[in-house]
Amino acid sequence: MTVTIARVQALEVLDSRGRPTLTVTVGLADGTIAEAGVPSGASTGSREAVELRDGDPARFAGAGVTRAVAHVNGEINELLTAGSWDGLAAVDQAMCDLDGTPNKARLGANAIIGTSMALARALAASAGTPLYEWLPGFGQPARLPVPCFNVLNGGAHAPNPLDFQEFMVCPLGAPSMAEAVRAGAEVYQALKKRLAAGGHSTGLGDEGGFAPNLAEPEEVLELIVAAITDAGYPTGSQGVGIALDPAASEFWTAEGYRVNGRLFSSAEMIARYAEMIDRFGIWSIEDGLGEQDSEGWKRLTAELGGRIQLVGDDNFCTNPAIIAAAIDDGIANAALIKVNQIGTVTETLEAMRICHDAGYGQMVSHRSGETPDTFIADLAVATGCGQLKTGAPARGERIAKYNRLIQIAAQRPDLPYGLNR
Ligand code: 2PG
Ligand code: MG
Repeated sequence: MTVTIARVQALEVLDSRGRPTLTVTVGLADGTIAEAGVPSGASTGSREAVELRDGDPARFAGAGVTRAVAHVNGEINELLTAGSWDGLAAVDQAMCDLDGTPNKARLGANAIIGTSMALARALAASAGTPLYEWLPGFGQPARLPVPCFNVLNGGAHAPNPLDFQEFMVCPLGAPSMAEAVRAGAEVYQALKKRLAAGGHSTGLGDEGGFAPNLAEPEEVLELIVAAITDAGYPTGSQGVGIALDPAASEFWTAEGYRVNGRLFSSAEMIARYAEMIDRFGIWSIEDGLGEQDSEGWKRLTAELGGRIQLVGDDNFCTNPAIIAAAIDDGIANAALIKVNQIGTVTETLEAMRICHDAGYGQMVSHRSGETPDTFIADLAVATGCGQLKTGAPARGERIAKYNRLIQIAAQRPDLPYGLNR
């Protein structure tokens, strides 16, 4: 389908942490207008596409994005409005070519992904199709994903002593999307009561999860299991399962993994995870080891990959080439999928296709810095990946995604809910 783009325009706005990010608006020649908000991470993989920031200490301590905005309003707008295009993939490729670097460092991955998302949304609207139906899949039929609610925050997302970054509750056994969101919200409230009763703070971290002054992951897991029970749900695959994102690159050191002041080798971390799996029924661990530790990752996969999902985030960066190489190396059995980590919608879909073809799982994900944009909810449904993590059932920018899933489920009661296996 040929498309003519009339205008691409960006604005510097604020994300959920109050740091600058972009919204990009794409106007098509047929009058359709669509907008997208660009997410931004805190615990980033070293090989992510480059988020272009101004570096001008006089504005936002260097975090301004006026250069990225200028690239959208200048070079990208000029290129995209110069002729007609043969769909989203052609535009995404042309923006990569215009950038000319392997990691979008010149124009900025934030400039490019915002344009790519807004264009996808505009094309869907112009076709009169919801985004979750318009986005091209790759053989997995559409389905409603298990929402993975990050109910307790640590690491780079909270100012507490907890080294593990994310503790997620996942209503694996819910009968429907709406009931899954309800379960997440009820467990979250039950956890709040438990924390308050134990004299802990119920203040929130960046993704809306509680950020109490706890330091041992097992202590947190005990509270979460109790909260699931308090809320009246069974734990595990028939009810509410638990997933972790320790984000171990952040506490990896040349001497080992430093958790609550103690050092652990890769083998000791793996043994600790094995115990946690037995004790708490954890079904998925993301970034259990650091991106620096590929030998450890191979061992982790060999030892635990048959029992649970092992998700690569910092080490994969949603990068099709990196993921393909990791699959050959026997690293992980699933990938985290973040649109801004790679920088175009087309490459995001390609990364997911590669995972699908190799039997690897795909978990679509928000960033810790977000906007109310709900693109990833539609992406998760369209691709049938079966899992989406987008923070706690709290804070508007996280709730927007979960509410979008409820809306999609209401529009499409025929879609199945749950993991795609
Ligand atoms: C992660 C993400 C999202 P950030 O590590 O998976 O939860 O965090 O966006 O800070 O990289
Ligand atoms: Mg992660």
